[in-house]
This record gives sequence, structure tokens and C-alpha cells, in this order.
Amino acid sequence: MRRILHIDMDAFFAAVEERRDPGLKGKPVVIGGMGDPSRRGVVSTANYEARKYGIHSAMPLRTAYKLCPKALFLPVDYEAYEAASRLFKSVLLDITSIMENAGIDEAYLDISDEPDSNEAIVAKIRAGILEKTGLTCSIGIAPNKLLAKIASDMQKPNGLTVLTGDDIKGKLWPMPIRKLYGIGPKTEEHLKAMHIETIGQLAALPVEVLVRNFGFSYGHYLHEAARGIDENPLITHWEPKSFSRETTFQADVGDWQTIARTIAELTRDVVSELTQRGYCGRTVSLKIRYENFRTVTRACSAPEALCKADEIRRMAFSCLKRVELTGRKIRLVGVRLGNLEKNPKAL
Ligand code: TTP
Ligand code: MG
Repeated sequence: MRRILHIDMDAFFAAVEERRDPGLKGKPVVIGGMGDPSRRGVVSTANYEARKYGIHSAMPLRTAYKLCPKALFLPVDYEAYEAASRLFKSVLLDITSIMENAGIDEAYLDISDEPDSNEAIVAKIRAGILEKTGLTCSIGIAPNKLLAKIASDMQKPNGLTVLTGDDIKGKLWPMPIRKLYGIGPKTEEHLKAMHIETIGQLAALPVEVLVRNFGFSYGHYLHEAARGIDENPLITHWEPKSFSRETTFQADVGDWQTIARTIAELTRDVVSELTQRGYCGRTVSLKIRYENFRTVTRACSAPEALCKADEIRRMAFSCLKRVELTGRKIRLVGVRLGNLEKNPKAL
């Protein structure tokens, strides 16, 4: 029997901000965009006080302001959150090197071969993270990744939930289908149209019905996941597929200069990450969203992988030439570099 631990930080971006400015504690805090609710942007996260007003991730900042005008709005400071993320993951790597980095504020550990009890491991992790970052986290432990992730979400904040195979009927099956990893809004809607609301009802469906509705591999996935079955190992090493940056203009932009300058800035950020991580890339793609939300992408590939900023910027501009701009305004631009190769000089 495997022992998999999933950890998810509590109100992560907001908690980092509260740590930096203890005066925020106890007040509703919303992090998102430029931190100005009169401007465009969405909520990245809100602390638990702000959530009481119905504020949640991905909600427009303006809506959040209407729900709670006295909330404190702060801009997103990725560098600070990345730094806190690296610190808490270093605590996890002190427990075992079998760690899967699952996002900025979450990770899995395979603690099957650790001699210590769940409680002892959790106490060590909590103390280490508190010491290095001042933050709290919620932890789930289960026989696989699927159940461990569900478990870490069951008692937030600062909770520990251990699920075993015996809990599938009593704890997993009464949950709404949306709690199952891999079920997004579309599948949820589809299943609800079939009168399937809980994971238990999903588990009771014959696999043939799921395959007919969702295809062979996703149908089988749903059938097994609803039974709490997941044999996937941790992925301890990721090769990035692409690096990208995008930005939404404060007001829609029609002039070429501003668009070109923004593309140059985004390209600079992409190249900086590319260089830091030791990669080169062959394909540059440009994403443009017009004011009516129509979105186009244009990709340009070089015969060989590019590493230098000026070469990559030139490629981005040659993509821009293929975008229809006359008489139209643009809402968002993005730059992506794909077809990556390891930079031989960085090896
Ligand atoms: P979550 O773990 O989903 O949320 P959280 O850590 O803020 O709160 P919880 O205590 O419920 O775990 O996401 C981690 C961070 O990722 C979050 O602090 C901000 C960022 N994020 C976004 O930027 N946009 C989003 O839509 C979501 C869901 C998260
Ligand atoms: Mg979190």
C-alpha cells in the first residue's frame, strides 16, 4: 500500500501578503491584477475573511469590490510568491526527494518508504514551513494522488485529513462530482444532464455508458477515479513544453507603437525565463485578442532553436506583421516560445 501526501498552502498569495504586512491580518484581503478594483483584472485569490463576502478566484475585481468595498486590494507579486513556493518545497525535499511539483502552492510526496508515522511527518513539515515562510498549509494523506488531493481540501485551513480505502464509500461517494480531479465545468454539466450529481452515482454507472459518453480513455478514467483508484506515480521531473507571457491592456489599444512595445517587453520576460532555465526555442507564437474577444494566434518557426533575445524578438515581430491591425483595437497580447531544446551552453 502506497502512502502519498498532498500539500496545498492556505490562501497562498494572500497569506504571503499578510506575512509581509501583518497589519492586513483579520481584514478582508483580495489579490488580483494591479490591485485596483476600478481597473480591469480578476481575483487571483482572497483571504478567508474576504471569502465570507462571496469573493473567490477568477471573479472580476469589480465584482469583488461590489461584494466588499472595504476589502483591501493588492496587486499580484509573482516573484514574492515564487520565492515562498521555493522555500516550502525545500522543506518537503528534506523529507524525501520523491516530490512532484504540482503548482505554485501544491505538491505531492511519496512517503511510502519513510519510517515515521503520518503525524510525525506532518508535524515536521508544518514546523519547517512555519519557520521558513511563516505560512500554514493543509495536508492530505491517502493510498494515491487522487485521494490525497481530495483529502488535503477537506479540512482547510491548517488541516490534516487521512483517507484510506475504507473511506471511499462513506467519504468519497457523497461528494459532488466536481471534487474529482479531471472533472471540469463541461463534464460536470454533461454528467448532471445524465442526473449524476455525486461521485457515488458516477461509480454506479456501467463503464460502457461512460465510454459511450466520454470516449475510451476518459470514460475509463472516470470509472476508476469514482472508485478512488489511481495508480499514477509521482512525476518528479518535468520538461517544460513552452514559456509564455501575456497581458491585458487597461484600455483597448489601436496604435502599433504600443502593441509593438508590449510585445517587446513580453518577449524580454519570456527570454529571461528561457535563459534562466537553460533552454532555446524554435517556434515563436503571438496571441492577439481583439476588442470583440476574437482571438488569433500566429506562429513563426526558425530553422534552428534560438536563444538570443534580439533573434527571438525579430521572430515575434515577423508574426506581428501577419496580424490584421488596421481599424481594430486589441485587448490582449501574448508571446509564447515553444519547440524547446536544452541550450547546449547551459548544460
Ligand atoms: P489555490 O490553492 O486554489 O487557492 P488558495 O491557496 O489561495 O486558497 P486555499 O486555502 O483554498 O488553497 O490556489 C493557489 C494560488 O494560485 C492562489 O493563492 C492564487 C493562485 N490562483 C490564481 O491566480 N487564479 C486562480 O483562479 C486560482 C484558483 C488560484
Ligand atoms: Mg492553496
